[in-house]
Amino acid sequence: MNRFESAKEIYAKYGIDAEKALADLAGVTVSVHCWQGDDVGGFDSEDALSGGIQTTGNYPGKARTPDELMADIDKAFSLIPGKVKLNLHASYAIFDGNRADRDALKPEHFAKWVKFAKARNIGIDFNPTFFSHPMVKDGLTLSSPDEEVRKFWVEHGKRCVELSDYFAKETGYPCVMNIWIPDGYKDIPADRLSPRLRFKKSLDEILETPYDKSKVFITLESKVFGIGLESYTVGSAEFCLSYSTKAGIVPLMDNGHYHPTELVSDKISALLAFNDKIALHVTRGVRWDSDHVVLFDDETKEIAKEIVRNDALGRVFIATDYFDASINRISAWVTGVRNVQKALLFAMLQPDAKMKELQDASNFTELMVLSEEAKTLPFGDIWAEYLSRQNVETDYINIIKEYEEKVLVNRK
Ligand code: RNT
Ligand code: ZN
Repeated sequence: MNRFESAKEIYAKYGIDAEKALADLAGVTVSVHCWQGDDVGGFDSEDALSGGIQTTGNYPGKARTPDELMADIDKAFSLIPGKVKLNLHASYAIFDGNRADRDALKPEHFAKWVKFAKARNIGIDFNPTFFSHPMVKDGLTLSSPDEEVRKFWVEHGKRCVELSDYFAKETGYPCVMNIWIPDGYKDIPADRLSPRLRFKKSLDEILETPYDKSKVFITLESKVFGIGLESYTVGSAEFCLSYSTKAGIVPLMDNGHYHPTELVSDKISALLAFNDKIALHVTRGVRWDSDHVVLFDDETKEIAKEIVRNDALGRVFIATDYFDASINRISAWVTGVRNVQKALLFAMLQPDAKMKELQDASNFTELMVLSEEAKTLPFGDIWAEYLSRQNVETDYINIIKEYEEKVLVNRK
């Protein structure tokens, strides 16, 4: 008997169907962020990365052009099993001599990305880019007291809604459009309410743009603080949750955007109780919102368990969001996305029904024993079988090393 068959039998003793888990995982789409490939640089401006986020490290091989980024994404996708989507930022517009500012972006500026997605039969998710741009004035965009600045960014938001509609129509896959603004203050503000009211008004104006609500899902991402914006964040958790509920859009939680002892895994069920759909940015904060590569760690597993055991795979938009420039960027992509998928598979292989029963019977002794036992079942053999059925290599490091030697090191 091979290792998979034997592992399958062990799981079956716990009432767990490994074949079903493999089939279920193959149906899950993970939206892969394009910005891991070039340290959130984008192609539309020479401005340095701003907005309180930072990529650290200077590993060789960063993608410098759309063609290089596309080639790197292809390499990463060839090593990622299952279904993916491409998550783009507006700053990744491709102008080809036809430059437009962020308030004037049009489908033609993303035609190459659409072609790329169609050729690979994948969907596109999208993000307006409210940072790394000269119109970010005093760290503010949609909440700016300067009406010219605020209007510019509202127009950008509107263009992005139109673009999201275009992506959904062209690719045939729904488009998730995520709004995140960096707006905030480094030091204690004198007025916390007015910027939030201006942000609210700006969001209302953006959402007046017509779009197909069955194909475009607009999400709003909250944050706790940014670098240089430590004292006050306009789009805080309470603001974004309240706004999403009131406006009927989708709340997005990034697990780096809370105090370090606050866990998104505990927040998922609270949001599921009130929202038909929710969205996640899966990342790894180390001591702070550091956006390290996602690992197969406890919190990633716990997040996955909350999606799977609440039967919410069809209700949670899962996207990755991290940026590490200190290691091979393609390896970072593959490792992080595979870990999200691994965590989902691990969650699908838990004795959930039995554990719920034990909880309801207040049998916490047996619940602890069973959940500890489930941690050391032969999970690796099931994961290996998934990779082999999906025709992707288990040992990707040599493929990545070869690509580094042949392609990446030549980018000087
Ligand atoms: C920043 C947010 C946001 C960005 C991307 C690039 O703190 O997490 O999602 O990481 O939009
Ligand atoms: Zn995020």
